[in-house]
Amino acid sequence: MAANASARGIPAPLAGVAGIAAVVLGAGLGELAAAVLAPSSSPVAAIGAALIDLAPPWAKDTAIALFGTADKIALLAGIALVMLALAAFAGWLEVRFPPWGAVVVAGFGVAGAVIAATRPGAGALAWLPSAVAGATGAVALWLLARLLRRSLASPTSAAPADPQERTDAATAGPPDADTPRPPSRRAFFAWAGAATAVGIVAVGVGSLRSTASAGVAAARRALRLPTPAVAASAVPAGAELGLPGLAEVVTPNDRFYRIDTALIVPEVDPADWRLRIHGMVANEVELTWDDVLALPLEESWTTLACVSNEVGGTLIGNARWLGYPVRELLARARPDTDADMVLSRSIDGFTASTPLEALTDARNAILAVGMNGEPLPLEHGFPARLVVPGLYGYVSATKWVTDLEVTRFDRATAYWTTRGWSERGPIKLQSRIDVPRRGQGLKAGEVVIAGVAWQQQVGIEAVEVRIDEGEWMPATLAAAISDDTWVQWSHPWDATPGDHVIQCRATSRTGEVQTEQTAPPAPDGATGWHWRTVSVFD
Ligand SMILES: Nc1nc2c(c(=O)[nH]1)N[C@H]1C(S)=C(S)[C@@H](COP(=O)(O)O)O[C@H]1N2
Ligand SMILES: [Mo]
Repeated sequence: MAANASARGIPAPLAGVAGIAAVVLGAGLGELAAAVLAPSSSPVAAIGAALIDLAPPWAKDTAIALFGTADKIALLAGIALVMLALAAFAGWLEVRFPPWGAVVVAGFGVAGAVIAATRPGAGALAWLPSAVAGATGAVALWLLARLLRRSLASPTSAAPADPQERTDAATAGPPDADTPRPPSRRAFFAWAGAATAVGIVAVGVGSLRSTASAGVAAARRALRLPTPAVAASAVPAGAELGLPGLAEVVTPNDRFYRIDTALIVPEVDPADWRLRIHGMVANEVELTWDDVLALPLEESWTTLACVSNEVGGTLIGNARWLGYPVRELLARARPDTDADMVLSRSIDGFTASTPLEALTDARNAILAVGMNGEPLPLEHGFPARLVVPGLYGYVSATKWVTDLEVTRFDRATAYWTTRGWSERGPIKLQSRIDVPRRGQGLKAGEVVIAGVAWQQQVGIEAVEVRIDEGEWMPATLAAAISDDTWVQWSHPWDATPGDHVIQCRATSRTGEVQTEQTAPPAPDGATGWHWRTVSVFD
């Protein structure tokens, strides 16, 4: 390819501006098209979703460790930055070697279209927003780069033209009396600015439009869940210690941790939702939303925990779930005797492998539709998800669930298992210190140490606390809601001035003492004792 001669004098930053303006315009129009057609087909989201699935496990683990539940915002910001850098490069390329910059932009559009069209659950028009983005971005870049070359090859609009420059300018077109004046640099900035502004406004309009048209959110608000046929036990008196800084024993929905691979929360209309039970079964079952609501629904308490939770971490929450026993649904399907796993699948292609036994034994493994007295929030799986006490979420708690395939561990592999996590994930015995809070200055004297402890399906027998590696002292357990929930604990401490290390450890109902041995979250859950250093002042 030959460098464009008239481009030689063009400063790279101006070429970068052309690239960024064109890409912002294209991306903005693409996002607007996605908002109108299907939120999950947004070009940026499609690329992000593909990156999430392609990312090596360590990258995801690091993202969760660094950004916690803000990992998705961090990813989107990262994608935006990389896109801007590539846009600037495409601008330079287009100015120097036309039309290669435009070709690169169009190529990204094609890549986005292919990715969006091949995502699980992609609609028929999923390719369109990326195609719009690529096409408008490429054309805009081609035009802006041409404008830029011509404006810089011309005399500036203000100064009287020097004869030499006039000659150069004249070569751009026939030396006709009607020849329009070559565009000024100001014109370039005006067009680049306009393209950027239109792109930004399109994103804004798109996000308004996608919230306004969020029919699924409206359907959820209008929904009245049936009264449970079996109500959950009441929270026993004394289960909630009510200490500032201590996790509430029932986690409010808006503060419940959220972990999933969905960059855009799937919007599943209950009217279209189906749950299919198939695979190694005698009788395939399909349920509609109305079928589920007509069932005698049961309420139960379960503390959900994420395998990525570090010792002392906050990727855990407790809720009152409303749903129907998976055991009963499976009984209708009649699994083959040699089946040992259920691969649950969400509408966006996430899968979890749950031992068939955990779904058929006496525990409250449910197809959940309600959370703390409300329909499931959209980001927690509306309209339906699985909740299985005693198992980490990645092997059990599939949100936006649409498919249960009865199979075997030696025949099918779930999303995280193919990325290096264990195929089974029973929740490990853990305890956490919540107060004194991290970095909180303490006055010497009576101080309360408090936290939570859990081992779902087993229950907590005791929690102990020690200061500066002294004797273990028994903490006082609050009342537990059930063995499937965490329990609060507290311990009074006569704090003396100086720096201290507080540690805690739990003992389960089967007599297991929480191990001191530290293990990272991968592959099957973190272990070790939680500790916190505090500074006590006179
Ligand atoms: N569809 C879908 N369901 C999913 C996941 C996911 O990525 N996609 N993540 C699982 C994981 S790892 C956890 S810990 C829980 C978290 O549920 P929550 O976000 O409601 O707290 O959801 C599980 N269900
Ligand atoms: Mo998780």
